[in-house]
Amino acid sequence: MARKSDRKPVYICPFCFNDVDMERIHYQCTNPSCTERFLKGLEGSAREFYGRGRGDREVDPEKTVFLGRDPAGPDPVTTERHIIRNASGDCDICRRPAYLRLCPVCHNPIPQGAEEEGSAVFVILGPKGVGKSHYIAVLIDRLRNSFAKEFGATMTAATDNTSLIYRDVYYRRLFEEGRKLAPTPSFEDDDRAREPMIYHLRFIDGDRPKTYTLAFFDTAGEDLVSSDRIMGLSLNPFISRAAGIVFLVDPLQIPYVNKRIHVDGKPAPGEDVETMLANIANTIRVNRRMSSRERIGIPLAVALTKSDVLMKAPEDGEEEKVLFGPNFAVHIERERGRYDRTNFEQISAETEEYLRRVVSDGFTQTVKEFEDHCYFAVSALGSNPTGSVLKRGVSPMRVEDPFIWLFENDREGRR
Ligand SMILES: Nc1nc2c(ncn2[C@@H]2O[C@H](COP(=O)(O)OP(=O)(O)OP(=O)(O)O)[C@@H](O)[C@H]2O)c(=O)[nH]1
Ligand SMILES: [Mg+2]
Ligand SMILES: [Zn+2]
Ligand SMILES: [Zn+2]
Repeated sequence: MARKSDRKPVYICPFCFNDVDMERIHYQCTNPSCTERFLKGLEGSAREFYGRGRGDREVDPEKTVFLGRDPAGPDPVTTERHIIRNASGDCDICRRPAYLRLCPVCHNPIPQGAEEEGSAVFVILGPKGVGKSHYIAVLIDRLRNSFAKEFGATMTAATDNTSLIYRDVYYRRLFEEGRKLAPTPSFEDDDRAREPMIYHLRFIDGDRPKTYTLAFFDTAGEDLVSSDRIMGLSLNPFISRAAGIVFLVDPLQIPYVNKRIHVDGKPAPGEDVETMLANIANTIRVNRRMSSRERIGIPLAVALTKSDVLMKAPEDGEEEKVLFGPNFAVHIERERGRYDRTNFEQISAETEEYLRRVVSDGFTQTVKEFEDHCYFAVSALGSNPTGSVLKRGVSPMRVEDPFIWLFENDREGRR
């Protein structure tokens, strides 16, 4: 989050990115009759305003505004749990202490322990079609299942909405129906995209128990093409306050690789990744009022997506130049259950050299503007899909690696 030396626990709401003053939060009462009693006690226009749900639900104007809707309009967000807007934590209706804590701005929950632990928000960025949505979909599944077992952690969705979005937008389509995901709508066009999926990841054993709040924010590639656009869409606080950034690069969209590789249905050559990463660095510097010489303290994982396409035997000499080759360290399995530094450093060095060669020296120089950085090669699907049906299913490769590094880096920073 901050540079290693000035880290202090602040609670940044991972839903709305506001700093939360823990003395001024809101609460929700779980006593089932409080909403009804609250509505009965109101008069005239207030009663009309708050009572537009059914009789046992009150309107939640803060959350309605957060979701980009009009609280006085036809479909406000309503809740059956009475909202308490005083920081004492005692319900103004039944007088009993309430335990459900809410961010006062967006009315999303504040987890237990938030003030000590803070929240670590990791963002996944990359140009259009790089594979962000597939990566996020597969990553969440891997973290929840294999990673959690391997590293003694549990991962739970922070809200019902997160579970709903994950199931409806990602899991069902990819894992149950075996179909590719659709392109992500722009932040501008879709309210739903404004709400990140939030999970709590708790490391239970190990020397230092720690809870991370992970916010997976699936941006649309076109929203990142310029720093003006990033700023205009208010994505900047999200990026600038991240505890870690995963920047995805699609090998197939790198012009040098695109021209030489033989792959079914390859995309057109894409935006210049050096410019895009420089835009991100610039956004952070402006936001944090840093000079252009200062190195950025947010850890950066650069991950090559779709690396399955680089793992084949070359068809000709031209192609050989852009493939990984049989001795590439990415083929060596990492040791399970711990941070395998040697393995990661080897993969990082080789992937950096690869990107320096096929993208540019300028790109790897831009990566160095981030004090802590590491390179990865991942694949969400494990093979190249032809058409919209995933005939070979989903068999991910190394998708969790960047997060193993980010968590390790974070722990080191706090030692
Ligand atoms: N070979 C291979 N192709 C992949 C993989 N993941 C994604 N793709 C391909 O890349 C395309 C784009 O992936 P998305 O995850 O939708 O990309 P995105 O970055 O979310 O794109 P936008 O939402 O439009 O910004 C997919 O439709 C697949 O054809 C992978 O692991 N391997
Ligand atoms: Mg997408
Ligand atoms: Zn109450
Ligand atoms: Zn909030």
